[in-house]
Amino acid sequence: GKGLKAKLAKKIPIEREKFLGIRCLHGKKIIGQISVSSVMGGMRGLPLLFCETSSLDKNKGIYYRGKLLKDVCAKLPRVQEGTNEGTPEGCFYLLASGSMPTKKDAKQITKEWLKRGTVPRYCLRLIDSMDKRVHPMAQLCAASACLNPQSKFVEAYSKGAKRADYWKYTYEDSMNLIAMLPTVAAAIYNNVFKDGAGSREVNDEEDWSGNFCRMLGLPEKDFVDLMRLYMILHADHESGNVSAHACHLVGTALSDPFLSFSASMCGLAGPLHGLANQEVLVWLTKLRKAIGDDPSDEELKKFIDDTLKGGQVVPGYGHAVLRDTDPRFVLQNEFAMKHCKDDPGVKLVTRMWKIVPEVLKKLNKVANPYPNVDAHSGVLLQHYCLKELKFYTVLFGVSRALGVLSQLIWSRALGAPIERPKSFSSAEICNFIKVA
Ligand code: CMX
Repeated sequence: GKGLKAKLAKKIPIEREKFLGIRCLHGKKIIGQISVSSVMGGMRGLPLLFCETSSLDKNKGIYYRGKLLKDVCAKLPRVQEGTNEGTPEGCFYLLASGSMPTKKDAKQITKEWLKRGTVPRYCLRLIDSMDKRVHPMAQLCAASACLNPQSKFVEAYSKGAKRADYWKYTYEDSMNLIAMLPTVAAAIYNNVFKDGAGSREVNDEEDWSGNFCRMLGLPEKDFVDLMRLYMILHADHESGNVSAHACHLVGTALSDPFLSFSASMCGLAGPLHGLANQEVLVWLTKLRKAIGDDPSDEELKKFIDDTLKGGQVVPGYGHAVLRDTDPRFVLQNEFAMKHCKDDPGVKLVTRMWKIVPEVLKKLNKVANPYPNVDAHSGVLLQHYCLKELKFYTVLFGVSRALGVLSQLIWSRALGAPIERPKSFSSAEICNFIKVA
């Protein structure tokens, strides 16, 4: 056989052997320490998880399969006629297989997703039945969970499939789910914001992003390229962030990929995770209302100062791990400079890149005064007329599917066991401290 699944079928037994070998030979080696504040403080930074698909360097940002994101973006094959960007399809191939796809490999994934993209009627009916007040992210969680009767994993498990084959069904479900996501997300968008207008038919002439944008009613060529880039940039960020960890955790109970992804999206919906890009835009809108589209540096600095004096953080700046400008910000800015450098929002975000760090550095406490990924995405989406802030996290979620489902395939491939850390009550911790 050819294609991604055949490639995985060849690679997985070898990787599993290696994985088990390391665990068997070195399983008792210590690579970290657990303190009382680890237990009481959200396990921040603890070396506790396994992740094959990506890793984060505090200065250089995210690597997908050992490759800097900048290089991933530069090297992913350009598939559709006239495009400047690689495809999310190619990115998924890279994350799942570990190898950069050829043009043919990337095209093959596009073809697979087109074939698998029809959303069952009952799922669309569920979306249509939803009250407009149900947040688009809550709708996405409900829609992906309700796809569970489609699961090849559930079917195979109930027939007593071998553990070594679990990944194959996880792969099938993941491919089917990713293929359906543009239609699901666009149906949610059109119901909530466009009175149910818009197409739900996948068109064979277009790729995954092209179909998505057309169904959103925004088929402009440059916007499709932005969507390709956006989907690549937001796909994966190690396995300890809330959306990736939730997917993995639920997956270790052998809940199927539709349910595991739904759990992941429940986490992404939180304001400390997927909603930050929205807050950047709210803040910039306030700024433009207060001091206009073309303020002086002094006016900008004063506005930033006032934000800080009001006890608020500057949204889009700082990071728990990164210590430099997020390369995902830089890549979006490069796109903006090429396509819409005169957009007032883009101009403002670009100027802020220099000014905000100057102000934040003066506080002498901000570990990273530079912009993160969320500082940029909003103004680009606004430029191309995707104006509904409440939908932005759904875009993030569609992209995140590429990463978390690649990770899920590998969790099943390597036989990741059920997660079950030990917990302590305050009384038990106090007791322990006395003894120690
Ligand atoms: N503006 C003002 N103050 C900031 C700041 C910002 N953008 N970022 C950090 N600080 C402050 C913190 O509030 C903290 O102050 P206190 O000691 O008074 O509480 C101090 O600097 C030290 O914090 P830190 O170690 O630099 O940052 P953390 O790891 O605690 O938090 C983060 C990281 C992202 C939550 C924080 O930088 C922040 O709130 N940024 C703004 C919101 C935002 O952009 N979030 C999106 C994150 C994107 C992502 O996670 O991918």
